[in-house]
Amino acid sequence: MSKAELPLFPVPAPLQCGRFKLTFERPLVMGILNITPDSFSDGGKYAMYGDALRQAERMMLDGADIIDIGGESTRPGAPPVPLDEELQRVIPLIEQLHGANVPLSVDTYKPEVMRRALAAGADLINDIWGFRMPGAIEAVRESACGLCVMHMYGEPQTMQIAEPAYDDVISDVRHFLEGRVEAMKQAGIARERISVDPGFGFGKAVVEHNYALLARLSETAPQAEPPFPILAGMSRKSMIGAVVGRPAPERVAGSIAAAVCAAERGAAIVRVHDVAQTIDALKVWAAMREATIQSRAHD
Ligand code: 8Y7
Repeated sequence: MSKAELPLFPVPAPLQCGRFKLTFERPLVMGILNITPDSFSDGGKYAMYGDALRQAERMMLDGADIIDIGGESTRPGAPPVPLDEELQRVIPLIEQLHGANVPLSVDTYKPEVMRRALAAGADLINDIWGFRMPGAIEAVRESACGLCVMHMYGEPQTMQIAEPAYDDVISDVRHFLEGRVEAMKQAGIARERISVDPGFGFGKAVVEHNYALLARLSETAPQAEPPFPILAGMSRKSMIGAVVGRPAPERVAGSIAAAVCAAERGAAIVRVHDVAQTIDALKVWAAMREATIQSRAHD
């Protein structure tokens, strides 16, 4: 490979994200904070809340750039959580973590949760349905929050993630995201607020589609200069399990490899469970990238 062929992606556009303006000289790490009873052994509201707070503090100490708070398990096929229950899980955590100097993301597709989360101080809304629920765009329009627009195959009204049928998974995902970005532009939302995500595992054939999307990650986003920030979430998903042959808790190393691959393909943000390990791996990748840039300068 000649020096000129060494792959390097342009730095994505900065992301306006509530109180923060995120820049992407290196990929940022979003730590996953799930507040769902099924992720806790003995249940109970107090235990659930205390556990979530401790986990958030751990991730901040480990260097997470963003905390993604989710009050409903958005695993494909998971049962929906009532609005009140989701609010009770998410809002107190936002209020509690608001003083820490870290951007707070909320993983929700419900317009009412978006509004309440923003009022409580959330900086970013991460919507797996790509702001397709009636009222979702209106709920975020007047705010300065960042938005993560994710691709999912299917219709939010029926909540059915159908058996996927793509002409070409890469261009189908890109066309979908182009449509969502255009809808947001029509609503007057600044492009500086938008990040995009191909939605690994959401209506994709486990190996074929997910790895095609990873290999050509930068092509899944609407094409722009500078590029839209791309978020990639593969941590512990079945696309990792299918390759390493291990259950979710044992997919850490596989997930880190996927995060590094995403960085190499231009990801701006990686959404992960294992913050400390992912940051170490990305530092090694960044050192290689720096050497690549240096060798080009001497061409
Ligand atoms: C993703 C996500 C999940 C993802 C974005 C899981 C909430 C499933 N996956 N949000 N959420 N991207 N933006 O296994 O890939 O973490 S939930």
